[in-house]
Amino acid sequence: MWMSTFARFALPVLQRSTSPLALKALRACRRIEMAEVPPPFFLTTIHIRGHHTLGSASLPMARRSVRNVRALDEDRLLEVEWEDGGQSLFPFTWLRDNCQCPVCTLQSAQARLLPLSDLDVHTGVNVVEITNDNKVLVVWPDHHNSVFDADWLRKRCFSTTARQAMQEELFLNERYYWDAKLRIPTADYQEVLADDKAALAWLLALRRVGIVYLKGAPAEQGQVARLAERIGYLRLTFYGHTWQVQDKPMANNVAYTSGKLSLHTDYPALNFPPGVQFLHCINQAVKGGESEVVDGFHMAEQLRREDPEAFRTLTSLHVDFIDTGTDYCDFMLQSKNRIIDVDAEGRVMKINYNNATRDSVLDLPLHQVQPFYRALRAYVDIMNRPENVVTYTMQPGDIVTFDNWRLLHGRKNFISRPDRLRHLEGAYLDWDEIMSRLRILHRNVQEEVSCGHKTTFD
Ligand code: OGA
Ligand code: NM2
Ligand code: ZN
Ligand code: ZN
Repeated sequence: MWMSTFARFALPVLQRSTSPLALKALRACRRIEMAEVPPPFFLTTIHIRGHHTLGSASLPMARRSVRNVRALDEDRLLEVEWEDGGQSLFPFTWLRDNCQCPVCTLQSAQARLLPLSDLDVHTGVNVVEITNDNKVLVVWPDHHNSVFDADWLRKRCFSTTARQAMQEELFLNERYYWDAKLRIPTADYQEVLADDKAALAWLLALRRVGIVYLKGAPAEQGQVARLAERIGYLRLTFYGHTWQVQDKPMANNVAYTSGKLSLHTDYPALNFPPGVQFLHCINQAVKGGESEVVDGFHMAEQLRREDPEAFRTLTSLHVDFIDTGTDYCDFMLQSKNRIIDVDAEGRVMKINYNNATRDSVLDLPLHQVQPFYRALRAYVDIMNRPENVVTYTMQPGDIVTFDNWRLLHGRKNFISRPDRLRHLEGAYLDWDEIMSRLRILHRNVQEEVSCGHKTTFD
C-alpha cells in the first residue's frame, strides 16, 4: 500500500505529519482493527546533501482471502466475509457494472465496454459463491457470469475507512504544512534523472511538502525541459514551452524586469493555472534576486482560524485576472478565480493570486468591494509574516520545483552586471502528469523491491 510510503516517509519532518487520518486510512476495511496495520516497510535512503534525506518506503502487498459470500437480496448487496475478519458490502448494480470478463471489459485498455444502457440498475443475482481459487463468482439473472478477484474487491470496499485509504493511495492529498523553519527537501538532479527511487522520492516530497530543491544541473538552458521529459511533457503557455526570466526591455510581464516580485502564484489569468513550476538558475544577480516562498495552504488555514470572515470572503468571491501581450504568440487572457479555492467539503485545493495580473475590472457589487480588499490584505499580511516565509538564494545549476497550486513565491529586486545578467529558465507542468509518473514510479520501485533486486535498506 503506497499510502504507507507517505504515512511513514523517511523525513522526520514528514513523519511528524502522520495524522490520525493517515493512520485511519491504514485500516483497510470496515470493522478491521489497528492490528491490521501492514507489516514493516522497506526504507530506501535516496540522498543527503546538507539538507533532508529524501526517502521512499515500499510495502509488500498482503493477499486477501474470502471466507464466505452471501447475497442480501432485500438490500441488493453482496456481503463478503474476509478470512482475516471483517466484512465488505458491494451493491449488485456496481458488481454487474464492473464485470471484468472480456465481453464487459476491453482488457487491453482496462476500459469498460458494457454500455450503461445495457445495465439493469435494479439487478438481482441468481447465485453467489466462492470459486476453487478463492474468487467470488456471481451468476446474473440472464446467466451472465462475473468472477471477482479477492484483492480487487477488497481495494474497492465501500466502507468510509477503505474509501479514504484508496483515495489517499490514488491522490496523496495528505500535506505537510510548514513555515519559515522548513529546511527545503533537496535531491540531486542527475540522480533524479537516472534513478527511479530518487525520482519517486522527489515527486513524493513535491506532493507532500510542495517544494523540492534539485542541485547539480548544468548551468545552461534545456534542463527544465529534460526534467519535464522525466515526467511526461510540459505545459505550453503563451510564454512558451519554457521561458527565460530576465530583465527585458519592454517587458511583457513584471517577472521580466529587475523589480521585486511580491508573493504570488503563477498564471491565475488562466482558468486552469499550471499545477507545478520548475525554475532553473543559470545565472544569479550580482546583488539581490533572493527567492521567497510560503505555504499558501498553511496560510489559508491560519486565515480560517484567525479571521473566518476574511476566509469566507476569499473562498467565495470570484476575482477577475487579465494578461495581454505577445510572446509565444499574441494573447488576451481573462479569467475568474477564487483567491482561495476550496472543494465542496471546504478543503483548500488551490491558491490563485498574482497582484500584478489581478484585473482592474472587479465584478463585485459595491458593498462587497471593501470587504474583499480587507480580506485580501488580511491573507497577504499573514503570508508576509517573517515566521512564515522561507528565503533562499539560487545558485547556477540549482533547480527549484514547487506546487504552483499551493505555494506563493516571490523574489527580491536585483542588480545585474552586463557580464553577469540574472537568468532563470522556467517551465510549467500539471499535476495530472506528475501524479501519473508518481504512480508508475511507485509501482516499479515496489515491484523491484518485492522481486528482491539489489536495494539498500535503512
Ligand atoms: C516568475 C518568478 C522568480 C525569480 O518569473 O514568475 O516568480 O526568482 N520568478 O525571478
Ligand atoms: N512568467 C512570465 O502570473 C503570471 O504572470 C506568471 C510568469 C511565465 C515567468 C507568468
Ligand atoms: Zn461480463
Ligand atoms: Zn512567479
